[in-house]
Amino acid sequence: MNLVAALCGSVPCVDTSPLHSGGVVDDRIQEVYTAVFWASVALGTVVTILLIYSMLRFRRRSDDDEPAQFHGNTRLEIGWTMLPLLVFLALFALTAANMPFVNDQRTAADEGGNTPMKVTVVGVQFAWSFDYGASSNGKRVQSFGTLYVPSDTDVNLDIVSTDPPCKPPTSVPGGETYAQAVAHLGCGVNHSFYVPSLAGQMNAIPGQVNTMWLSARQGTYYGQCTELCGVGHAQMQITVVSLPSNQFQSCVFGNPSGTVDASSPACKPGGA
Ligand SMILES: [Cu+2]
Repeated sequence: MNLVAALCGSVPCVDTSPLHSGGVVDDRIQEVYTAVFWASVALGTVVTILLIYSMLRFRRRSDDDEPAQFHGNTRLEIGWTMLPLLVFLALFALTAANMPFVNDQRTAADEGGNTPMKVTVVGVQFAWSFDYGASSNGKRVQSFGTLYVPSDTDVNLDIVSTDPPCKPPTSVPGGETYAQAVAHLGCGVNHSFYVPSLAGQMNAIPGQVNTMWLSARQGTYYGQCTELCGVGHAQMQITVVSLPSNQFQSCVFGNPSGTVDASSPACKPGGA
C-alpha cells in the first residue's frame, strides 16, 4: 500500500504518483530523476563525512589552542572546484540529452512514416474536454473529463484554454487545427494539464497552443488541473483511460452520432 492510499482510508482514493509510471515518457523522466537522486545522495554523503571528520579532527581542544596557520593548497582547491563542476556538467548533459524526447511532440519520422495521433485538450472553467478530430459527418468527436487513448501508442496533445463568454468552435476554418481555432478565440484563464503517471505538466494558456505527448500502457490514470483557475479549480480532475487499440476505435469513433459515450461498454477498461 502506498502512502496516498494509506492517507485516504475509506475515502475513494486514486494513485497519482509520478513514481508509478504508466508510460514511456514518465519512464524516461524517472530515469533522469533517479540518476540525479543517487548523484545527490553520493555527494551529500561524501560532504557530510568530510565535514564531520574536519569538525572532530581540527576542533579547538583548549582555550589557548592556536589552530595551524597555513595558506591555500592549490591542488586541493582545483580538486574541489573541478569535481562539483564535472558532476554538475554530467547531470546537465544527461538532462539536456533527454529533454527532446520528453518535450517534443512525435513526428511522422518517429512513427515510421505514419502521422501520429493528435488530441486537442481544452481547459475551461471548470472542466477538460478532449477533441479527437472531425467524424465523417463533419461533427467534432469529443469526450469530456476523460481522455481515451489507444494503449502503447504515441499521442500528441495540443493544449489550449478558453472560457466563457467564448465557446469552443464547432467547426474549424480550413488550414487551421482545432487547437489553433480555439486559441484564436483569445479568451480564458490559465489552466494546467497534469497526469503525473504519464508525463510532465503543461499549461493551457489563452491565445496560445502548447504541445506535449504521451504514450500510456493499458490502464486508468488520474490527474488534476495544477494552475489555480477559479472557485471550481478543484473540480478540474482528469482521467486518462488507455484501451486496446481496437476497443479505443469503437469507443471514440464507433458511435455514428460522433459523440463519445462514456457509459458504453467499449469505453470501459476491460469492456467490449
Ligand atoms: Cu484549473
